Amino acid sequence: MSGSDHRDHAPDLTARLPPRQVLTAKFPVMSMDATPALSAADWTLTLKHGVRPLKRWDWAAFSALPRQRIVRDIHCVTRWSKLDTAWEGVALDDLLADAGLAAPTGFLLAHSADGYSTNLATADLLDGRAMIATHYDGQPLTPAHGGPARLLVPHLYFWKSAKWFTGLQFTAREEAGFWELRGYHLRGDPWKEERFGEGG
Ligand SMILES: Nc1nc2c(c(=O)[nH]1)N[C@H]1C(S)=C(S)[C@@H](COP(=O)(O)O)O[C@H]1N2
Ligand SMILES: [Mo]
Repeated sequence: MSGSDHRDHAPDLTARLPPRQVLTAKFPVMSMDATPALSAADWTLTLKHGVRPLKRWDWAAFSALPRQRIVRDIHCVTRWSKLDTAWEGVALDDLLADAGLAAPTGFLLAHSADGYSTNLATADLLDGRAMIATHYDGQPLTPAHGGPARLLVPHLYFWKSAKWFTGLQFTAREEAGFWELRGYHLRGDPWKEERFGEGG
């Protein structure tokens, strides 16, 4: 015990930082374009298999789904990480259950009101790993951060968490989304440092 008769009471935050990430207390806004005007009254979420619509929720129907609260660390590929972010929303498991549906394929594209898209493996959205968030830190999600509703997939780099989320589309094959087409990795696991794809 010599040399360690004092204890470090600070929790080891660096152990929660994936490779080459830096801690921030701020919440930067990262958008490819302007914040779209999207009110809850206008908002709908459409679930599709390819071009075939499976189900659509308006705000009232979506708001009636079971809700969850989660606290997670988030990691942006531009190297900032933010710890213990608190979210409230609807788990993807509960959305699919409401549609009365088992996932028809292993891949999805998330679509957004600003024309953004990002691809995800179905497995990365299920078993409580992802939600459609409507609240951050106890408050309704601000427009800049994706309000009225955004996808939250906290175990992948934050570009996978589509803001102004309005569409979820099952695809037969893995299809690249907006940033993935521009060189970002198809999966984006921050712990494996999956920043760029082949040729990226
Ligand atoms: N619809 C949409 N979703 C998006 C983006 C975007 O430009 N449009 N940017 C992505 C990127 S690159 C990041 S890092 C996060 C940033 O979310 P924030 O602005 O809430 O920090 O949103 C992601 N989701
Ligand atoms: Mo990002």
